[in-house]
Amino acid sequence: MSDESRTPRRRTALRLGALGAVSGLLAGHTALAVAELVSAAVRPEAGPVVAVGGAAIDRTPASLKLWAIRTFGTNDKLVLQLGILGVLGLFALVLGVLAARYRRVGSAGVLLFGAVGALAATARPDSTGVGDALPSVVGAAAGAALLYWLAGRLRQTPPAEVRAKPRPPSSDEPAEADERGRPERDGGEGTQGPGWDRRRFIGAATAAAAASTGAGLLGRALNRAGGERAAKARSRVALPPPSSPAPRVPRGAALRVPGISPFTTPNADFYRVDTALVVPRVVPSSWSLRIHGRGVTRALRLSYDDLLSMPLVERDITLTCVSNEVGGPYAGNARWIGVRLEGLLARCGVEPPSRGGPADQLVAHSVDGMTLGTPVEDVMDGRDAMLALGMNGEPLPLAHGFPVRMVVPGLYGYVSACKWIEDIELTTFDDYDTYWVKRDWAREAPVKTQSRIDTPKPFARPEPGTVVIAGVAWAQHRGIDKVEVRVDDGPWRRADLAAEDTRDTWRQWSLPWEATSGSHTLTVRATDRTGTTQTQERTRTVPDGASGWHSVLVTVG
Ligand SMILES: Nc1nc2c(c(=O)[nH]1)N[C@H]1C(S)=C(S)[C@@H](COP(=O)(O)O)O[C@H]1N2
Ligand SMILES: [Mo]
Repeated sequence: MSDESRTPRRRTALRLGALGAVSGLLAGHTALAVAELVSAAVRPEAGPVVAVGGAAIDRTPASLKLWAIRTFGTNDKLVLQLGILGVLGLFALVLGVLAARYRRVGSAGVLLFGAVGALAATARPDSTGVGDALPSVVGAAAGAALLYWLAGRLRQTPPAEVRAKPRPPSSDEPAEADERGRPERDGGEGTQGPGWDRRRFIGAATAAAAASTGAGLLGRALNRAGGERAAKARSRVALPPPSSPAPRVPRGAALRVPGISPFTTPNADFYRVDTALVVPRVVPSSWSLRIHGRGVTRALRLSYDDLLSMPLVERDITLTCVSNEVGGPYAGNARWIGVRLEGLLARCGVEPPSRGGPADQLVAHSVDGMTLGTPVEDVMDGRDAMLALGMNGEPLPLAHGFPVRMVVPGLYGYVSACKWIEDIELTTFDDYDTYWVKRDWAREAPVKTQSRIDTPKPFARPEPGTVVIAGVAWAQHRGIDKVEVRVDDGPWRRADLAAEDTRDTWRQWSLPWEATSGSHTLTVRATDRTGTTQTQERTRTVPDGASGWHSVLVTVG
C-alpha cells in the first residue's frame, strides 16, 4: 500500500478503465442509433431493441407476464424496453473496459450482441425475411468499428515517445497547441505516467457522439413518418352509415354517479393489451384480408374498400381481457361498426360444426404475427361477431387494430378480438394451437360473470352519512340480471341496476349506503341471466380468467 510507484500505475489503470467504459457506452449508443436509422429503411419492428423485446415477450412465462402486467400495467412495454436498454448499457460498459486492454475482444463482443439482435429480428413471427437482420448487423458493425478505433487511441504509448514527437503547432490546427503535452500532466502523473492520444480520443468521441445522436434522431423521425402515413390514411377514411344501426341506448343506461366507469369508454381511455412493441402501421390501400382453410369452398380476398362497401352493422359490445384481475381495469365498452362475420363466412361456404362443418376453430392472423383462435360455432350462432372497422364513431385507432379487427361478444379478447387482422384460417382446435394457447391459456374462454366497485375507491375515507357505492357488472352475451352488495359480513342487498343496453354490454349499478364510522369492507357480486351467481372462489387469471368477488376497504372518518 505504501509502495509509491503503484499509485500512478493504479491511477492509470483506473483512467484506462473509465475511458474504456466511456468508449463502450459510445459504441453501444452508436450501434443502437445506426440500427434505428437502418430500421427506418427496413421496418421499425426489425430494430434490435424491439426485436429482442418481442422475443422476450414471446418467451416470458405466463406467471412473469402476469406479474409485469400487475406491477406496471400498460407501462409494461416501456419498462421492458428500458430494462433491455439498461442491460445493453451495462454490457457496453463492460465491453468498453475490456476493449481498453483487449480491443479485439471488445469489438467482437459488440458484434456478438449484433448477432443476438439479428437472430431475434429474423425469428419473430412477423419477420419478413433476412432483411430484418440488417439493422442489428449494420449497427453492431458501426459500434464495433468505433470501439476498436477508440480503444486504439487509449493504447498506452511510452511517455518518452509522446515527448519525443511533439507535433509542431500549425496554424490550421489551433487546438493542437492547447492539447500538446497535456497527456503528461494528466492526473498529475508527470513524466512517470504513460501517454495516450487524448486529443484524438476526445475529438473522435465527440464526433461519434454527435454523429450517432444525429443518426438516431433521423432514424426516429423517419420511423415516425412511417407511422404518419398510416395515420394520414386513417384520417382520410369516411365510414359509411351502418345499414343496421345500434339499438338506441335506453335512457337510464348511464347513471349519474361521480367516479363510476362511463357507459361508453372513450377511445382515449380504452384499455390496450397486445404484444406489439411498435404499433403496426397499416396503410389500407396495401392491406387485404384472406379467408381460407377447411370447409371453405370459395376462398376470399377482401380489400378495405370491399369491406367498406358491404352492409355494415353497428353494435355496442363490451370487451374484456382474460388478464383482468378481479376489480381490474381491462374492460371497456365501445360502439363498433363493422361487417358481420357470420354472413361473410357463409359466403365462403363455411358451415359451423353443429351443421356438419369440418372446421371448429377460426384462427385469425394479424400483420404482427399474432394468432387468436375462436370457436367457429360461436362466430356463427347468431351473435354479432364482426370485422370491426370503426370504434365509437371513428375508424379504429391505430393502437386498437386499424384498419380492421375482430370483435366477438361474450369471449375474452385473446380468443376473439384480433387487431390488425390480415388472415382468417378455418381449421380445428386439434390441428392448431394459437399464440396464447401455447403459453398455458385455455383454448376456449367465454367471459366470466364479473362485477367491479368503481366508487368509493380502495382506502377512501368518506364522511359518515350517505355514500353511493357504484360500479359496473358484465356477463357478455348472457346479460346481467342482478347485482348485490354487502357491507362487512352483513346481508346481501340488491343494488339498483341501470337500464340494460344489450346483453353484450356491461351494466352500471349503484347502491346508497348509510356509512357509519370505522373501517368497512364493501363486496359486490353479480348474477347473470342464466341465473348463475358469480362465484366467490378466487382463481388466478391463467388459464381462463379470474373469478372471485371484488372487495374494497374504506375507512369512514
Ligand atoms: N394482433 C393482436 N391482436 C390482439 C392482441 C395482440 O396481442 N395482438 N391481444 C388481444 C387481447 S389479449 C385483448 S384483451 C384485446 C385487447 O384489445 P384492445 O387493446 O383494443 O383493448 O386484443 C386482442 N387482440
Ligand atoms: Mo386479453
